[in-house]
Amino acid sequence: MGLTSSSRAPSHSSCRNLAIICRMLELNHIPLNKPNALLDSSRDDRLGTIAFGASSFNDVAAITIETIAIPSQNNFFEVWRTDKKTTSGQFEALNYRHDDDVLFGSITLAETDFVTDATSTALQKATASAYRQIFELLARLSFRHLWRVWNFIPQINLHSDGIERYRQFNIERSAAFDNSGRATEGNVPAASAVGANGSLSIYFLAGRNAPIAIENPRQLSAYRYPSEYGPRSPIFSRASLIELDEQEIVFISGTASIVGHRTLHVGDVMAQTEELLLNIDAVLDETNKSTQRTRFTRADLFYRVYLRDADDFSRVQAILRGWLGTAPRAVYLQADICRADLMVEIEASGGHLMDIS
Ligand code: 3EB
Repeated sequence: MGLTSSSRAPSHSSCRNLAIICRMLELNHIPLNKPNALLDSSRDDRLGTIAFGASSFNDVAAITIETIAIPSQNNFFEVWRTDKKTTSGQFEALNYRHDDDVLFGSITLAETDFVTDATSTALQKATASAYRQIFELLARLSFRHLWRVWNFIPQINLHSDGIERYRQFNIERSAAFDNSGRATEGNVPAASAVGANGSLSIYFLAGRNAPIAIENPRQLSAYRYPSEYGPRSPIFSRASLIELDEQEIVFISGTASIVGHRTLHVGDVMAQTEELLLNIDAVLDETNKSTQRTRFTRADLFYRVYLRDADDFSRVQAILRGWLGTAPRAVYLQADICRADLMVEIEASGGHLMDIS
């Protein structure tokens, strides 16, 4: 299948409405039961839309991730917005929309469309296909640089064919970076990889310029994890820092209670949360060494919290609130996490506009 695309102009510029520096990228959250809010014509500037939970919202740059809501928390749409003219299209199974600087892409592949054989599992083949398509699209459209990748892997901790499915995923992610001539250490994108129901789903933001990859001095770089965590290491940086016009944007990868390469505080979700927040602070400090004009603080970030057990919601929320000193801008999802002994993982981003709450 070839590239097809269509263009449309946004009906307004959000920057024009602001007396402050124009910040082009914006992250919004909308309750899943209010899809009409996405279509508000005064805000027709969506780059990409992610529905967490079931949704029939139809848009070329929309993806549904089959997650389970935390009781008492609404399921939601997450929307990445731009104030610039966009172009949308499809390439094989990928859907995308981009402006001059930023591309949002997404892909969902059913493992049932792939066959396990002697050389690899259906999940491996789906992962290889997804990443081949992503890298081909980025080459064709000259958005060479992945900024941030969100991976959702059904039954991520299940062992099949003698190896955990997260490790199967890692084998093929790493091979795909190799096959497209990309670095597998150093200059690699920020990412997260967690469980979800249904299909292998991946969405990402990419750009024309390379981000600065940030590592965490408290943690071994994931791409150097020893082989006890799998035959091929996970390929991601601890954060990526993007220079976009006058805007500096940071994406902090999924961050867990790992020091060095080991999981700490097995079985203790409160201690795991405290430890991962030390990691987020360390990543913020490292990020600020590379910024030109921004000093990112805890309060500047939007957080997403993944809980293996939704019953841990109140306890983790209380710790996050205490750490920040105020109510965090945060969303919570129930999700399995890529190591069976991890109970909580938190990711964050900042420097773009975001929901005011
Ligand atoms: C860790 O630090 C926890 O495989 O893309 C965090 C972020 C984790 C990204 C990935 C995995 C990934 O190893 C797990």
